Amino acid sequence: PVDFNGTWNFVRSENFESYMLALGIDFATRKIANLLKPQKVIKQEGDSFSISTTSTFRNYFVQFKIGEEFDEDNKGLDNRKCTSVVTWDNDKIVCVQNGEKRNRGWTHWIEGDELYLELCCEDQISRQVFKRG
Ligand code: RET
Repeated sequence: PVDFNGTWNFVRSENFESYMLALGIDFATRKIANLLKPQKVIKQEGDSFSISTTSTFRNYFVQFKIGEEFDEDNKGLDNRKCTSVVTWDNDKIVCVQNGEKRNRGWTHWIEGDELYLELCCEDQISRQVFKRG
């Protein structure tokens, strides 16, 4: 079974600007966010997860249990409320964020000592890679 537990440090991202544009994030925030190297701390106990994304500018925290719908506020991101649910797809965790934005969600998986994150909104996909700290 996969174990997401750990501290994960930013390595690189692709297309994050376009993802943020699709979310309607303002110019100034995008310019700052593009320069960040966020860190993720993931705590997993079976199917219960908490994921904190921290940076020098802003932080985001989310917790969920696989298969259980939860209300997500996206505070500090685009602040749009979503009804979200995360499920397993083999060794990946896949989140569907239902709300105003079409095709919104993300997928996390691990390859070796790297954590991959794909963020989707409308027709944009951003990929981020983190390395185990
Ligand atoms: C930052 C800085 C402020 C602007 C934006 C950010 C984006 C954060 C994202 C976090 C995704 C977290 C996920 C957690 C999963 O469990 C870095 C806070 C837009 C996209 C997918």
